[in-house]
Amino acid sequence: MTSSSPGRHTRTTSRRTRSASTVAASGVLAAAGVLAFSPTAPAAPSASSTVQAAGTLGAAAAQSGRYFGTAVAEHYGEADYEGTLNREFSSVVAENAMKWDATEPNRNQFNFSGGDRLVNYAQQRGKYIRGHALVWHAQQPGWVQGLTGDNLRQAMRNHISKVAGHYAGKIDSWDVVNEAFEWDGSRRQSNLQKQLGDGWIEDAFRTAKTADPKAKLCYNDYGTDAINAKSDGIYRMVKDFRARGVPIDCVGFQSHLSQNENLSTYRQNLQRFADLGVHVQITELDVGGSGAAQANVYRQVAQACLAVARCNGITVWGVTDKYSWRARETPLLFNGNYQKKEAYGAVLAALNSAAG
Ligand code: G2I
Repeated sequence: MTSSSPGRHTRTTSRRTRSASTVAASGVLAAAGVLAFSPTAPAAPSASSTVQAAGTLGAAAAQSGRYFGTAVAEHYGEADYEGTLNREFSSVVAENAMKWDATEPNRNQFNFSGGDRLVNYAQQRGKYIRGHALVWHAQQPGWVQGLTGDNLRQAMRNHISKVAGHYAGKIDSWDVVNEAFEWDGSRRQSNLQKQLGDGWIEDAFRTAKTADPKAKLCYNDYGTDAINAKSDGIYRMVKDFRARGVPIDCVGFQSHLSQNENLSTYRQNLQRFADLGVHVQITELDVGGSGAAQANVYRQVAQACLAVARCNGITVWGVTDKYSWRARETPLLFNGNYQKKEAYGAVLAALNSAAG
């Protein structure tokens, strides 16, 4: 799967003249192994120039070689949850199961049960897989929190090596480092930063590269949805990493938004990162609000990604409002009864129009 994931797709399948041949192209891409996943079958090629729009998010995104994913929590047993997940989404990421506290509750004792379950589930269904997150200041198990100096450095390296090593070849994109910057563009003063100094992020990326040479390695953060001081700071780091050959392949923009969001520089921000030669991905999209205002923000985010050639996928942070970490803000595409919201229609239409 990894060797042929979206983002490695060739741009020769240009987006997209609305013809039978190009709609068929996602099937061709899949057959050629260019698309990693087998998204819900694309609309059957038609002899005419009018082509049926794709009916699910995953299939609609696949028309331009992208994935459309969701965070997954432990609700597999619920028929509507699984049904919606399977039907609509061509990519998954564990909402919590691959975090440090879940995977290494005691030093060098690993628990891959939740992550393995999701990886198996996704592989059986041909879905793209994001890994989240190898190193983060939050959700660290207690034993990590008090470590100092080289002891912490060895613990971080061992964690990355064992977790990325365990999943090597199965994860398409890893969030290697999550949320390491402050609003002013400086480094967050986490235990990692204080104990290890500025070099810890590149250390993490180099360690991940050795453990899983094929995965796309991402830096992931929130509040980076505009050109602002925080995204400027991350931009400088990524530029420096690219110049010095530190193995970074992608930048994740979480995009935890509200319906009043000002998105005037959103696309431009994605583009400047893409111009550094990395892929960009929308990694945790949710939009607090409802109705047309919420739908409008979702539409703009989808359109921005579609407008940036190196934006290879969008992930929403959950299937249904019912289980969202922001449930009271009803931020997702399906309501608590798994009904499609206005925002769903807006995203689907945006994805379909990009195929035309
Ligand atoms: O906070 C929203 C997201 C911001 N970016 C990084 C993401 O990893 C983060 O996800 C959230 C999950 O959606 C929550 O589900 O991260 C939280 C903290 O890790 C998650 O919350 C945790 C609760 O804090 C725990 O008490 C709970 O045991 O979820 C756990 C599992 O339900």
